Amino acid sequence: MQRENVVGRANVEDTAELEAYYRDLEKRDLGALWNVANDIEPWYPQPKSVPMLWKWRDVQPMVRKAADLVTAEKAARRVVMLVNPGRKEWSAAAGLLYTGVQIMNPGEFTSAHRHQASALRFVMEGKGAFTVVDGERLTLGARDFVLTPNGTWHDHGVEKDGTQCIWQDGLDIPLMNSLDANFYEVHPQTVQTPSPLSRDNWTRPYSPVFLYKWDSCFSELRKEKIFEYKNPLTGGPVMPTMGARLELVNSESKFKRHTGSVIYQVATGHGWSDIGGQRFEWEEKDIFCVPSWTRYRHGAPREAVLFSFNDFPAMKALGLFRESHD
Ligand code: GTQ
Repeated sequence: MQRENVVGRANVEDTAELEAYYRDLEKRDLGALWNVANDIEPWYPQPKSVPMLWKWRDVQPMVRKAADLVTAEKAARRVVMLVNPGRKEWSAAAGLLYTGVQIMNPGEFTSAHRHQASALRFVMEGKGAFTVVDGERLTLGARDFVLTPNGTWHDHGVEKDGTQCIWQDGLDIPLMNSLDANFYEVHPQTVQTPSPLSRDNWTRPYSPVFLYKWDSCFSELRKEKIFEYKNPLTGGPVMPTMGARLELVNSESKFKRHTGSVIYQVATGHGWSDIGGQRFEWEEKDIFCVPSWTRYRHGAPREAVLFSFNDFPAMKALGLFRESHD
């Protein structure tokens, strides 16, 4: 640990006597706080996650290969994860967020399950994809956004007369595991029997709308430059832990930073982001991340649309959200 010569910060020199004492502490599963204090109480967030850009041209062939190598049934979820080199042990793409790219062939389906982690999907390509969320069957097209909030039963598949479908999954798996609050259950039926879900007296803590079609979201986006996917009953985020939005980029934005991580997928166009002092050039279907408290801005020569999801609702619920434009 870095010693710091500042009032209120740990600044203890090692001596032979202290080193012997530290060994004695360790034998008893004890430790001296002043040896780690400056690390575990940093002046500002020190994310282990690093800024990352996963180019679609690199990811796509690996995803297609997964479809040749393993069946959707055996894999349970045939997904290529995007792994942040600093957060491997958590299977995180950044901070508390997981993301992966799932591929399904026509006629394939995955079995129904539910978990404590909340999930969202942004469809990348293909025709005939569907998902069943708490019995409700939803048909998915390119760039549609769909929720599977925590605790909802879900299974998905592609119609026999559809095409190979690919979508991005976003989940708060690392958050659930950080909190030691994760659960998983398999549905008694392999796939759910579709039946309409009642919206009367909706008291669940997430949006009653599960499917947000691209065309209507995109036309809203054109008016405002930012389109938040919202719970229409509250005007707040779609789920208690994760939010999502579309943003239109057609010039250089101002620098900002905030607590909480963001995972982006380029919905249309091309451009660049400066993240933590590194420049990343992105184009359609590329995926990139902004770790917590990392300064960033985006730019595009012509109109580009970025889809993103974040853990801001979790940060806000805990009173931990901060942002700065310096
Ligand atoms: O479809 O519920 O990419 O449980 C990872 C874990 C997707 C899912 C993932 C999951 C799912």
